[in-house]
Amino acid sequence: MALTAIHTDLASPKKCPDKGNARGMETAALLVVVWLATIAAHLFTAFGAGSGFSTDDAMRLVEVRDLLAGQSWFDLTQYRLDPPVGVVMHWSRLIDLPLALLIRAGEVVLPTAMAERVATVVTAVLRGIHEAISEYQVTYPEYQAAKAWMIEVGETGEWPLFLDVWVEHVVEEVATEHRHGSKGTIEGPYYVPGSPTIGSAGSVPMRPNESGTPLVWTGRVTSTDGTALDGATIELWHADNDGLYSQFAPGIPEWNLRGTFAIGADGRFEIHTVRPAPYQIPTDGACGQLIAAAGWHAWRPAHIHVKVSAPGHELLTAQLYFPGDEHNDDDIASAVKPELVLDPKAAADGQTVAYDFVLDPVRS
Ligand code: MBD
Ligand code: FE
Repeated sequence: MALTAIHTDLASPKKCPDKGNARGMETAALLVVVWLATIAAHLFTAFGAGSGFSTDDAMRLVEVRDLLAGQSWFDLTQYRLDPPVGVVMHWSRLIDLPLALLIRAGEVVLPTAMAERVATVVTAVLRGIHEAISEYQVTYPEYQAAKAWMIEVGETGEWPLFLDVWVEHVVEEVATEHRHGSKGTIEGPYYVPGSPTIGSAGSVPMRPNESGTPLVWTGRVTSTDGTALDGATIELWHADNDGLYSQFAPGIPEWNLRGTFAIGADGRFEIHTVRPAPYQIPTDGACGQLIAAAGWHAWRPAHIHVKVSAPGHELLTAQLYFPGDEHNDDDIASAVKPELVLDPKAAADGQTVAYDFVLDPVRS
């Protein structure tokens, strides 16, 4: 985007009325882009080769930030060292220049802090890949196979599946570390917003002959201080008794086993549905190839997805599991937590279960 911005700006008809001139400017822009890309490549190599972001790298960044904040090009004093006089650095300004330009170029689309964060995180991700390659002596055929596989993931639309199965659980862990209320877990790839609204008690949409054990789930939504959350909603979605999700498997009514429960002043809800079956992630695509090649299995334990929200509270995304499922301990998506396992009881027609949600107030 930054590159497009530079390009469009230099080549815009307003500034370059004749075509020959425009071509000259395009070449100039291209040269700048190539130059910056070369510097970036050198930086990645430098950062990747050693032990990552060193104290000298940090010092250099401080220097570049001061330069960008207006400190003179000729003033090599680092005022943050030994204040108030500072220490005169022996480092050349010439190294600061490309760094400063890169940061400024990034700012065309991103504020400084975000540009630095992108560079830092992407560098760490690449370092992880580089380290794995060195540690396990990854060969060219293996590299080419990995590349072909990633292209396949994209072409078959399996990035959401891949990321949600193998990456999302850590993002979720980091995002909810601070919470005191109910445990959550990953959302996965099959949530669809806007499911039909049901009151605080009722059945999710299902086929007249929907197979599976009927389940009646009662509970309450409260805040961490115990007060009932008037106006809370529970969006619920899950697979059917064959492990299939509506809108992702053919031949199932659009909103089958998907609904939004709207909760009143007492915070209580009563959800009627059927127990879902264990779920096997698609084995016929790129993710399936990976699973087969690695000798893993494709199973997730049976689960019910929910998103619980209430005014002034953090959204809780969770999944509820059933005791005794053989995949509770080896979920391919690493999303099971002991707090999320239900305790259903036998009833006249199917099962009943009690499970409450406690939401964290939004942090101020
Ligand atoms: C699912 O149903 C799911 O919940 C996750 C996380 C990944 C794949 C399929
Ligand atoms: Fe799921």
